[in-house]
Parts: sequence; C-alpha cells; structure tokens
Amino acid sequence: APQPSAHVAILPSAGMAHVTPFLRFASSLVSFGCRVTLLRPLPIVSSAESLQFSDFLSSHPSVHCLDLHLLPFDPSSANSTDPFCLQLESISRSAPHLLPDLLLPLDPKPSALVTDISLASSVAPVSRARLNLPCFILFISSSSMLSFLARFPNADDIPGSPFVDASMVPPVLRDPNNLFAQQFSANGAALVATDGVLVNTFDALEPRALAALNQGEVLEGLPHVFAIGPLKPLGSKRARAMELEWLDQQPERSVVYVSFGSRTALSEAQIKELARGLERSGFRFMWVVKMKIVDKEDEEGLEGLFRDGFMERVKERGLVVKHWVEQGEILAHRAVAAFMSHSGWNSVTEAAMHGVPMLVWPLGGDQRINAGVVEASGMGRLLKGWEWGCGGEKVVAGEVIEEALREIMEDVSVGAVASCMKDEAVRAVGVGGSSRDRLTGLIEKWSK
Ligand code: BUP
Repeated sequence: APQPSAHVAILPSAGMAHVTPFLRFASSLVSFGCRVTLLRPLPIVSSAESLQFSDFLSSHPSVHCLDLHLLPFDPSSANSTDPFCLQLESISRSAPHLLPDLLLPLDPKPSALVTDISLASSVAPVSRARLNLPCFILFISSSSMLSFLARFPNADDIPGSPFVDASMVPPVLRDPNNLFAQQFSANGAALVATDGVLVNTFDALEPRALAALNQGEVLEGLPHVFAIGPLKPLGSKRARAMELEWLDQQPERSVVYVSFGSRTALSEAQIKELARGLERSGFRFMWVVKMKIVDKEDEEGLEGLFRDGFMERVKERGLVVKHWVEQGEILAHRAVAAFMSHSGWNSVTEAAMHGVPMLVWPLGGDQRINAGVVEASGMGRLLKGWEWGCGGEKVVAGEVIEEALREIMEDVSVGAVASCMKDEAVRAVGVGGSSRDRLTGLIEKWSK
C-alpha cells in the first residue's frame, strides 16, 4: 500500500485526562506513517503533564513540536478558581490569535487540525476560516457524555444512553454563571461546526450510544462520530517502579487498585474512612493517595496523614503511595483483581483494555455519566448509596466501603464481562478491527 502523506496538526488542552489521549492518538498516527505537528500550550499546570510531554517527544523524535506561548490572561476576569479550568480558558482565548502564525507557514501544509472539545468553540471557526483546515475533535470522554453534551442542558431521554438522567449532571454544570458551564455550553454548540468527532471508545463498550449518535438520533447536523479506541498507552522507558515489584510478590488476581485520578483530591476525613474500609476488608490493596488538586502542591507526607498506625498495621498487604504511578502497567498486572476508581474516562478505557472490573465512585464532571456506561456495560458497579458530594463534604463510612469492596471482589459476573471486554478491546484495535479501520480510513482521507 502507498505510504500515507497525511500531516495532522494536534492541539490538546490542559490536564492529564486531556493530554494523555492526545499523545496516545499522536503516537498512533506516527505508527501509521503520518507526519504530526504537536502544538504544546505553555506554561503547563502540572508536573505530570510536563513530564508526559517531554517523555513523549523524546520517544517520538519525528513529531514536530510547536510551542503555543499563551497570551497574558487575568484569572480574576474568569468566574472560576480551578487551575485546570482557568488554563483551559487561557488556551481557548490565545489559540485563535496564535494558530495562524504557527500553522500557515508549515510546509507541507497540514491536512487536518485535531483539537480538544474544550477548545471547539474557539478553534473550529478559525480552523476553517483562517487556516482553511478541516477541524476534528478528539473527544476524551465517553460517547454517552458526547450525547449529553450535544443535547445540553437537556439530560433526559438521550437516545442510545437511556441510563443518563438529570441527577447525573454535575453540580458545576447547574450554575449557568460558572465558567466551566459556560465553556461547556459553547463547546457543545460548536460541535456542528466541526468536521468529525473521534472518540476514545469502542463498539462493544458503547454500542447503543454510538449507533444513536451516527443515526442522527441525538442531534441533527452532528458530524460523523468515529470510535477509534481504546487508544494504546505510550509505555514507559523508565526503570520498573517499586509498585510493580510489589505487585510481583502478590498472588494472582488478589489486589484492589485504588486511584481517583489526577485531578481530584478526596477530603482528609474521607481519606481516613477509606483507609478504615480497606483495612476492614482484609483485601490486598494498592492505593494512590492524592491530597491536593495540583501535584506540585502535594507535599505532605503519608506519615503526617495516617498518625494512627494504619500504614504499619497493613504493611504486609497494602501499599500506599503518593507519587505518580504507571497506571496502565498496574492494570495490566496479573495480581490486580479490581479497580476502585473515580471513573475518569481514561481510567475506564484502561480497565476495559485489561479486563479489570471496576468499583466506581464519581467525584465530578463527566464521571457520573461514565460510571453509568461502566454499569450498563456490566464491567463494574457504582458505589452503593453514592450521591454528589461523596468523598468531599459527604464522607462515606469505612463499613460501606468495606462492603462494596467485598461485593466487587466476589462478583463473578462483572469479572466475566470485564474479561470479554478485554477481548473486544483487543479485537477493535487489532488488524481488521473496527477502531483501527476507522482510524486508517481517516488517515487515508487526510492523505488526499
Ligand atoms: Br493519578 C494517575 N498514574 O498516578 P482520567 C493517573 N494516571 O498513569 P483524571 C497514571 O492519568 P478527569 C497516576 O492512567 C489515566 O490515563 C491514568 O485520566 C493516568 O482521570 C490518566 O482517568 C487520568 O481520565 O481526569 O485525570 O482525574 O477528572 O478529567 O476525568
């Protein structure tokens, strides 16, 4: 077959959940012979993101990186204190001014611009009008979330996603004055002005939502939705970490992996109850504790947090860490039996890819809808009694957590579904697989 000559410009936004799938996508494009120009917004909020960009660039020397130096932005002019939300606003305001100077001189010219949904309303119009480039969205959440976004603010009766209802709308989206709610609404409205939406999902995980989106049932005029996932993790060149060595010592399928993602910290009271639940359950566990939203500020040691001897009492069967771990490799490890997660979409796709059943505990944003996808697929369960605020101002008792852990560890049916999901995920991205064929089809289109 002739080598593709597609040249794709990629503009991610802020936060690990956004940057990770973009770099995975860029890596796939490179593996199919595409030329990739990566636009990197600077400065970067978290250390984890900086490190991920630099690791990616050193392992993908053919990728051309252009820095997008964000224009000065007064955070007090935006109604939010969330550092990631503010960064996103800053990228969104700067990108339309900076993109023409960065992209127009490129030779060969890119054939498409792929950007994040959080930048759709600012970037899509510029892409078409000033850059003369088709603009695609790489949607970093579930197809059900895409359907919700397309119909926002209406959350009831979404075709293909019958489990979604108004109670799943995160509190932040119920306040029309909130910056995030305003960004969300503008970006949803911009979907129809894009040339296609690529989603990090696969047919077997969200069959009904994908069908409804592409049959025009969700929103008239919506461009085509391409399920191209699960996007393959980049892999690490670093030395094998201590947590993997620890897992090597544990019996097959015996460990609960606990992590609530890179953005949200549980309250201190909740961290203590979670410790109690894990201890009471008697299961082996690996827990990534996060106490501050931005990693650079997370300096308090674990000793200061657990002063009651918890660490000492569980040291034979529990590993508690506060640093960044290679989650992909942990979920792939034979010792891991279940994943207690906030149901960030990357985490869900990684669990699906490795056939790990999930106990989901949403904390914000798209996570409750993603948790609905997990439940509907059969590969996991929602924490019993869950409601918005659990983990923050509402503290879930250790006994409830203990019970939920027992249920997920002993549920044979979720285990069986998760294991089928793994086979389906492997099939989707393998030769002749649905996700792979869609991506190569797009590359072919971009090569013309
Ligand atoms: Br924490 C952590 N190691 O220690 P999500 C996360 N990750 O590899 P998020 C690690 O970051 P939102 C760690 O594998 C996933 O690819 C993890 O993305 C990786 O949640 C990514 O799961 C996290 O989508 O974002 O970042 O909390 O709240 O927006 O869903």
